[in-house]
Amino acid sequence: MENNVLSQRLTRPNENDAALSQPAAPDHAALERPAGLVQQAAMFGSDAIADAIAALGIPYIAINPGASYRGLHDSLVNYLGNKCPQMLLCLHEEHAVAIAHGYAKVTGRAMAAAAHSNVGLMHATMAVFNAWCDRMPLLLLGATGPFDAEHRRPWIEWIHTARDQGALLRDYIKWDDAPASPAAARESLFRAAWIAETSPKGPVYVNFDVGLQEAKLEAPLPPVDPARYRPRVTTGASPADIATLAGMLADATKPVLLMGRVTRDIDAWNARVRLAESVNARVVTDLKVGAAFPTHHPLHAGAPGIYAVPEARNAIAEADVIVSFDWVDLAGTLGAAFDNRPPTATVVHVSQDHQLHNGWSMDYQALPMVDLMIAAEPDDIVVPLIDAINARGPRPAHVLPSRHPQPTRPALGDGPVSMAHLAAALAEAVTEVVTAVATEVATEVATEEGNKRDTSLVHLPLGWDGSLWEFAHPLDFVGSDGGGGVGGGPGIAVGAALALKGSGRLPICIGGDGDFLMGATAIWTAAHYRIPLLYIVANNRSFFNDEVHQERVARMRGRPVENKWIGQRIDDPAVDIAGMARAQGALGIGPVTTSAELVAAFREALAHVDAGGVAVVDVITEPGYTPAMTAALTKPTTQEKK
Ligand SMILES: Cc1ncc(C[n+]2csc(CCOP(=O)(O)OP(=O)(O)O)c2C)c(N)n1
Ligand SMILES: [Mg+2]
Repeated sequence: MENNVLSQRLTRPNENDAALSQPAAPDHAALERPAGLVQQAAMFGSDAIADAIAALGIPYIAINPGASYRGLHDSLVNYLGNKCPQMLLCLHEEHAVAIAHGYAKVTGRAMAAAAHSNVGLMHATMAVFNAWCDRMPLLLLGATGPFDAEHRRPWIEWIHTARDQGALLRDYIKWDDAPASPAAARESLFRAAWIAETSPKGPVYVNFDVGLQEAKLEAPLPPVDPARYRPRVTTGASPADIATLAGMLADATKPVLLMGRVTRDIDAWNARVRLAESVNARVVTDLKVGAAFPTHHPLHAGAPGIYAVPEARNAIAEADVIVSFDWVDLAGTLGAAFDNRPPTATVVHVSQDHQLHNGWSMDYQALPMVDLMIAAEPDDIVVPLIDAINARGPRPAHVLPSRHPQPTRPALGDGPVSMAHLAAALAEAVTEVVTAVATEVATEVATEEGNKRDTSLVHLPLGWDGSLWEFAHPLDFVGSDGGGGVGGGPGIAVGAALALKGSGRLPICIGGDGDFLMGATAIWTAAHYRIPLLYIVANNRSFFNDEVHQERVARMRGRPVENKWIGQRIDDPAVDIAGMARAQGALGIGPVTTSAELVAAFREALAHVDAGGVAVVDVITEPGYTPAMTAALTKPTTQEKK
């Protein structure tokens, strides 16, 4: 990219005024406009790095600042003009990475994040692990040094210099680099973005020496075309494999499709539906990843769960052909369905995930028994597969059972709030109200079927039951945190909301109190950058997951179960979650203690979100998990079985 092309992005003199002229709800692009910029060519190493980031077309860089990248920071603000990428200031590096993670969950694209040398990176690592396990692309930038000790400032630049910073996260990223010249830095960034966004996707890390950033450029870098460094990598199955799989599915009497890590693309979604319908396959989906199939379609087996629910397990156990479309835990799911015996069905696995498996992290799960392996991206093979099935001749017409009914909603009243009450009230709140005139009084009638708003659930709590909410579009649910790292929810929710801003979809996060409290200051970034988000805290005032574990251990050992709350309950004093929201510029509502108050609370929050704000509703929720979740948490260990 030529420097003079990029320099045209510099701020016009009166651009600052834009933010001032719309104080009510300025768009985030109008915020934090740098003043007094003059158009200039790249002069420093960090200007060349900034040019390369801009050339990648990355719209945002979520950051927490640090002197190790003060050169790059200056270039992003005073050389690029804080546009493409625009900085999003975060109060913790974990949020910066989680925001990029959430953004990728919606868009499938890598956003950038930056963390200060070693200490900032150490804060960031938890979120990087979450993104890694979730197979989400992101470009993490870091800094260190100066590598050349002669140029180091005393004390601080010594403690913040590490020989091999990438070693902190190399086991759970796809690639890292520490380039030593501006030209190498540009190439490194192009390679990093290409690797991150090539399936199987994942985080990458590029570390820039302070010296490299701050040194004067000896000569401008020769122009290059970044697109030629990021060729699209197509993956697909061989015609022979497609024909084999088409034959298996066409001949199967009880096929099951496990729809796992797939894209947010609506055409791909529709193709999956056509595939299932063409061979009358039951479909199972997973709450660990984004929505992959309409949950109320008659072929969807049971509800989606973090662990397969009984209907799904039964469908799998009865199947003669099982096709995994990059299912996260194939061996574990088959084991649960076949009672840890070898599956009686023929098992097909469509996945490229093995490319990422390494010797450090075991997020690859147990080794599944697979009869046909197709190393391809699931969404790349669905249409060819349908064509191959159709090419075998007309299929018998299947009579589909009727669509699953809407969840039965409990009545709202004066009692405590269960997860089902919370979902019922939310469904009512996001359903447009139709006013019908009955006698002389206007009565409000809301039908959930007809006029529910488009919503995206951007995070869900551990106690969620997949039957509580219908997913009818790939963006209705974007999946979980990937790595089980509590505290990721707020940042991921903000990143997903950023990606959804202006799309007409309402981002809704429902998260645990423990998760919120670990990541709560991500809310400030959403409030500051006017990223609309409804955040509902399902507050059981506990790290309840671990109460379940302590109960289990106490039972195993014959010790008092009633002590399970000690070291788990977040009470006395109860945290003022709404106050924490207000303190950061969001609307804080609650604590809401009865289900009768919920709809009004959610409607008030929605009005604020619709006006461009962030609203946090603290809902005191009864603790409890689905039976499938509790069974998985309390599964007897092999030692116990002996
Ligand atoms: C970073 C991190 N620390 C600790 C844990 C262990 N852990 C798993 S779930 C959980 C409780 C989460 O609390 P909350 O979000 O309130 O959900 P709840 O368990 O109450 O449903 C904890 C502490 C973890 N998974 N990740
Ligand atoms: Mg909790």
